[in-house]
Amino acid sequence: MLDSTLQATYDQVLHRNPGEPEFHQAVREVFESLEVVQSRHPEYQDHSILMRLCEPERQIIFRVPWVDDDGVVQVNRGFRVEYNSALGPYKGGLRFHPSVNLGIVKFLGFEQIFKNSLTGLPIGGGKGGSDFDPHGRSDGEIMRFCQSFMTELHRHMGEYTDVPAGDIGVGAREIGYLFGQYKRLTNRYEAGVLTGKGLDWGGSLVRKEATGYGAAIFADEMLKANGSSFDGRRVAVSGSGNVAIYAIEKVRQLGGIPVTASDSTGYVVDENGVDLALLQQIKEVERGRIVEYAERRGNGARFVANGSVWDVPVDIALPCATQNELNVEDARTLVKNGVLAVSEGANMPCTPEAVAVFREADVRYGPGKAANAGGVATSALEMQQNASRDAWSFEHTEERLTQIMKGIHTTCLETADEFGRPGDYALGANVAGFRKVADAMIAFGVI
Ligand code: NDP
Ligand code: 2IT
Repeated sequence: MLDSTLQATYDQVLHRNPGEPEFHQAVREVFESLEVVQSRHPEYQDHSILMRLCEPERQIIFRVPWVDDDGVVQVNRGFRVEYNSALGPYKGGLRFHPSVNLGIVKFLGFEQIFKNSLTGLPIGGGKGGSDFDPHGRSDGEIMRFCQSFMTELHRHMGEYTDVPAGDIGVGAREIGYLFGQYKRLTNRYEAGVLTGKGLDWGGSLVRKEATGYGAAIFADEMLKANGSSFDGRRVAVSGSGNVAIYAIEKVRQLGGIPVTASDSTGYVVDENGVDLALLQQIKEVERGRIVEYAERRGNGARFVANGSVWDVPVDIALPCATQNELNVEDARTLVKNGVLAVSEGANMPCTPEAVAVFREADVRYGPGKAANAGGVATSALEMQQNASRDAWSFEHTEERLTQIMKGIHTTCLETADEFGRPGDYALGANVAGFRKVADAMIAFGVI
């Protein structure tokens, strides 16, 4: 339930943005946390901060025509939602997946505002992408698509304006093609205009690992705050992409046993602990499917087609695939199996009903905007290195990432305490992320 002023604003959001359920879900989740803030800070209401915050500063939608390997002209739709620049240039990833539409990009951009605020670094919120499906496409097709996408997007970007990066379906290969086309069109070697770059051309060590590492570090902090640890604990990780792979690596380093990985076809269970080198070979090098992991691993690893990875009994869950991948049934199963903590590597992977189950059962729940902020935080560190024409060591960069994640964890807990909801990381993340953005918006006047 929302109070009447929040409900009125939410109704306006629904009215203005029909047919965008994921966006509505993301807005509602933040609004539910903000009730406590409204009563203490009437100035936010006086300045219509929430209504302004929900309305993106700019939304760009464009045609992306390209020629496939058979010579057929294909047409996709491109998006960039420049959501909020109160704290810095718009910053957030690009997602290439057939499910991408304006509502998905807006939900991701909205989340990004608060996430980026929580990092403590000077970055605003934005998100983009396309309904292009990279699965099964040749390198040449990926390159031509990226070049066409950038041919339009480049005029909206800039290291002081809007700095995209990767997300689902966009990794180092795509960032390379996008950066190459940006450089060609602008005749500028403007390294800080994109992050997630290759290490030889302006990328940062630890960026590739940062989101997954950060989600595991955040889980570790939640466990430690409750007198527990990863040591010897079974961990379920969903997904087998960039975030999942490096979450698995960090879980191992922290003493946990990652026993699962998945993709959109099903999941694997490996009771001996996931073999990281094999997973990387199949997913990062060969761009194969997760079933191949079970086929090649032997040793008791098994593939389960279609089922839910959350059926596997574990102590800790790290959803690292996509939105709404963990529903209320999954949450009940995890609770029944004694799960201690859930840390969201993906954006909004748990449905609101699932989150309610965790809350009810007193499971530590780290929301994505806090738990997966390590990726964008390290992107901001990449921007720092680009601005100073420097390159930091792995150790130094990882130490910065670790401190940022610990700082976000502390901020969430302290803010939750301040508002009388101890242990409520979601409330802490929403309120702490929101306050900085709201205060900056008030300082700037009505713009
Ligand atoms: P990748 O493209 O590297 O991997 C995505 C993984 O999730 C794949 O295993 C993919 O399987 C699976 N997946 C994607 N969509 C679906 C779906 N609809 N149903 C089932 N499985 C699906 O992406 P990332 O690892 O980069 O991103 C994963 C999540 O983390 C996303 O929610 C993203 O927004 C979030 N995130 C990413 C950050 C980053 O730095 N990359 C930073 C912060 C959050 P398949 O190949 O079969 O589609
Ligand atoms: O959701 C996210 O935070 C990302 N995909 C990373 C964004 C970035 O700019 O590094």
